[in-house]
Amino acid sequence: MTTPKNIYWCDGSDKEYDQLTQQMVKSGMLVPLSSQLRPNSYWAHSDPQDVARVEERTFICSIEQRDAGPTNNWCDPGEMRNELTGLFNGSMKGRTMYVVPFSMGPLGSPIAHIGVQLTDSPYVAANMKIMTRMGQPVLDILGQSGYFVPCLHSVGAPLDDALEDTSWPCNPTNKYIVHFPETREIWSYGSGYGGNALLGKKCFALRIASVMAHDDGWLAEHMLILKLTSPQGSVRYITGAFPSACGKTNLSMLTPTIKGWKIETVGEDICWMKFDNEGYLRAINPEAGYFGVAPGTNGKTNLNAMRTLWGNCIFTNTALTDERDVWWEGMSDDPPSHLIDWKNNDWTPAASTPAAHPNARFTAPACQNPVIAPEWEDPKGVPISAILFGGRRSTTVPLVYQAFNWTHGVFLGSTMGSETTAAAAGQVGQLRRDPFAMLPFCGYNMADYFNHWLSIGERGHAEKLPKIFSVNWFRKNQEGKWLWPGYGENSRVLKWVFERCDNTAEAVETPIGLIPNAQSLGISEIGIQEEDAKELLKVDAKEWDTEIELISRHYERFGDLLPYQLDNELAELKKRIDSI
Ligand code: SAT
Ligand code: MN
Repeated sequence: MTTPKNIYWCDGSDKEYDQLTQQMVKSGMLVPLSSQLRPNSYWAHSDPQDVARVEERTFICSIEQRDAGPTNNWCDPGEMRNELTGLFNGSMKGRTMYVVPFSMGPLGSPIAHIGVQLTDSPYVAANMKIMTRMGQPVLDILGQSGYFVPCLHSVGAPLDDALEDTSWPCNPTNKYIVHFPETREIWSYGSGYGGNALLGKKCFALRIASVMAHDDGWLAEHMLILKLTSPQGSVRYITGAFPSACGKTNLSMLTPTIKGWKIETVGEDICWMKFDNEGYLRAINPEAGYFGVAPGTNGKTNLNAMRTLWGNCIFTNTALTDERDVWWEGMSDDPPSHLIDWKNNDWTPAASTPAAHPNARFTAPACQNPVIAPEWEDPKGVPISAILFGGRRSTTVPLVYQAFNWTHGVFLGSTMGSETTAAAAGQVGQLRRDPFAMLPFCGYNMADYFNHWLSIGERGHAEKLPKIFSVNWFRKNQEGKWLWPGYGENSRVLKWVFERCDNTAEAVETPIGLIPNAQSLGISEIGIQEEDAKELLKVDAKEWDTEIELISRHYERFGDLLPYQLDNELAELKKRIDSI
């Protein structure tokens, strides 16, 4: 159908990676970085119209519209198939089609799942080598009859003989990111960027996997997984759902500021959780690499990420220095005096535009993370003690509070809100409801998804289920200044979470949940004034009146399908708020 010039089967070897990258250097798609400063690493800059996920072009094509639900774009699968067949016809003309077999999860693990992506982008093939377990070993596991999720991808820029290729082929005006949940297929057209094109990530490990998880009684979530070790050496594993570009990567590899505590990374973006035989939820990271936001990353905000990026990386839409290294806003206090910006133009600090795109990304092998937990590839997964739900909220939501129980925790997840970031095309800074940080990633009706979460709670035993917390690092004071320093200091919040799981930390009961007192977070130690500390943990009845109003409007979207338990939770919250 796609009529490529050649077909190439990826074996996943280092030699193949070198050939792919060399070929892209030749074609101008990649610029090799200095072998001294950043060995075996490359810089790419995209088409300015292909810089982030495109949510309005993302479709869930279930047979029934009802099954896509009110939060997804839906189109009749037959119609969509026709439309896409037309587009994919001849779409790879003049290009090589790469066959990319990949495993989400450790090779051969009973919780891993396999996909095969066909793509006409060597950039995608190279990124998939970093982000997944890719190549011949996957084909060996598949054998003649193994099951895989078919993923078809084209940048949508057929090369006619007369046409010269561009450095970032894509279709700037016609993009489709399409999922057929019943047949578990992914078709992606027109974009070469991130979650639009690396189909193992959001498309498979979240949208299609969430459908599989719903059918088979497990959870596929947009969550980091971290390992927290106390000074006494006891260990807890914590997951956290945060929308894109809200600091999941930073939190998952945090350097704690509190003495004796240690954080190690299991995963930084996606988490698959299943019950084990003893009734504990165990989590694995299905990915093998990090596709993280570069701007803002530096030795202070995330030293371990900086150390992960020493080499073997691909940088996309950062700036390029005269020494052939990368730079982005926030990497150092003072920008270099001259750069090539992400649009491939000369740039000096006098410029009025940033040198790196705000959604500039690094692709890095997870195994280079100096604080990766040794068990990160354990096929059994790690037992989860706590789940965090967080977003960017400049008002209303306190630094941290604990849900009263699982159902209340599901309520917290279902009502998560966050101010939008550059990770998706569209306006930045608008408050939107992003339940479980899954708004762009849930492959089926979000109301059914809420029910699924509630049913997990019914299946589990209260004392074995993870405890659920809401966190918000982004609250501001009246003058618009952040109240909380974030980054390493977030370890104080994690410590409280850890101690709540051990029943050793105090909590104050409030209408919205259980809140720590400022002492138990050691807030005064970091120079936060009493007034700000109060603000940080405050539950303001007026603000919550507005919040409840916004939540009921958000819930209206789901109509009769909204689980009654969540309606009850909202009514109870309203009663408790009215009583203060
Ligand atoms: O581009 S990605 O979808 O991989 C990044 C994100 O939005 O989290
Ligand atoms: Mn993400």
